[in-house]
Amino acid sequence: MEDMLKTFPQHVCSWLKGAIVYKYQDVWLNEVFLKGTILAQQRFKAHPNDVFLCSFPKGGTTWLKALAFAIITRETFDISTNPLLSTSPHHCIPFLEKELAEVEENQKNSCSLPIATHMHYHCLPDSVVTSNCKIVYIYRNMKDVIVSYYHFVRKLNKIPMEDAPFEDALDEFCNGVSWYGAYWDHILGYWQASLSRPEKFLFLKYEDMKKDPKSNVKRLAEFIGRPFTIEEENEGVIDNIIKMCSFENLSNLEVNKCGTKLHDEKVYTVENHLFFRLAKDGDWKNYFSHEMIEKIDKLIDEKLGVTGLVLK
Ligand code: PAP
Repeated sequence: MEDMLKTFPQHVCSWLKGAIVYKYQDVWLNEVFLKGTILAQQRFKAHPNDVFLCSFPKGGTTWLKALAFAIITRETFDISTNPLLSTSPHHCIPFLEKELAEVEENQKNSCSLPIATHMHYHCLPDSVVTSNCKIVYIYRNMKDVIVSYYHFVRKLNKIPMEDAPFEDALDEFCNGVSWYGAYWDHILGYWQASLSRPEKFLFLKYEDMKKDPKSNVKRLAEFIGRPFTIEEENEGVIDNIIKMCSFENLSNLEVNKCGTKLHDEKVYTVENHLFFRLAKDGDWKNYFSHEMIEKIDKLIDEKLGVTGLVLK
C-alpha cells in the first residue's frame, strides 16, 4: 500500500501545515481515506439488503447516523437506554472505508445496521452497485459545508484560525481539493446514479430536515424498511427519536463532549466533540465576502444547476 501511494499524484495543502492529499480515481483523498477506499474496493462484499448512508464530509453524516441507528434499534432499546446516549453516533454506525472489520461484523447480524461511507459513487466497491443496494444520501448547503469542514480539519490539525486563512481553504475547496475531493462531483455521482434507479435512492437535505424533522424521519424510516406504525406515531416514538438525536441533546452528552475515537489503526484520534460545532444554517455568512459568494454561487450553478438541488 505504501509503495502504491507513492505512485499517485500528490498535492500539498498549504493552509494545513503541508498535509498531503493523493489523487485516486480522479478524487483527491487524504491518506487514511485513500487506504481505506482501496481496501474496501478489494475486500468488501455488499449484501443485497445492505443500506448505505452516504455523504460528503460535513454534509450531515453524524445526524443521519444517529437517526438511522435510533430508528432501527427502537424495539431493541428503550429510549432511555439507547446506546446513542453513551456512544458516539460514529461508533454506533461505522464507516466502510475506516472500519471495514466492524462493518463486516455488523453484516452478520440479523438486524444489520446501515453502512456509512463518504466514498464517491464511482469509487464504491462494485458489489454495492451490482447488488442494487439502497442508498440514503444527505447533503447540505455548500457554503455551510465549507465552513464546517474548515473548522473540523483545522481543529483536528490543531491550527489556530489566525494561521489558517479561510480564503486559502476556500480556494482549495473550489479547486476540488479536500479530504474527499470535490463536493459537486460527490453529489453529481449519486444524483446521476439515482436517475436510472430512483427507487433505490433517498436524498435528504440537511436544511429540510431541520425545518421539518418529522416528515423526513418518517421518509427515512420507510425507505430503510422500518416504517413507523400509527400507534408508534401516536405514542410519540418519532418525536422521542428526533429529540434524542437532536444537536442539543447529542452535543451535551458526556461521550460527545469528552470521548475520542481512534482511526485507522491508531494513526490519529478524533475527539467526538469535533463533530458537534454550531449546527446553524447560514453560519457561512460570517465568513464569506461578496466576492467569495459570487465565486461559489457561480461554481454551484455551473456544476450542479442540472440537478435542481438547492445548495446555496
Ligand atoms: P462528518 O461527515 O465528518 O461525520 P457531519 O456530521 O456531516 O461530519 O458534519 C458535522 C456538522 O453537523 C457540524 O456542523 P457545523 O460545523 O456547521 O456546526 C455539526 O455541528 C452538525 N451536527 C452534528 N450533529 C448534528 C445533529 N444531531 N443535528 C444537526 N446537526 C448536527
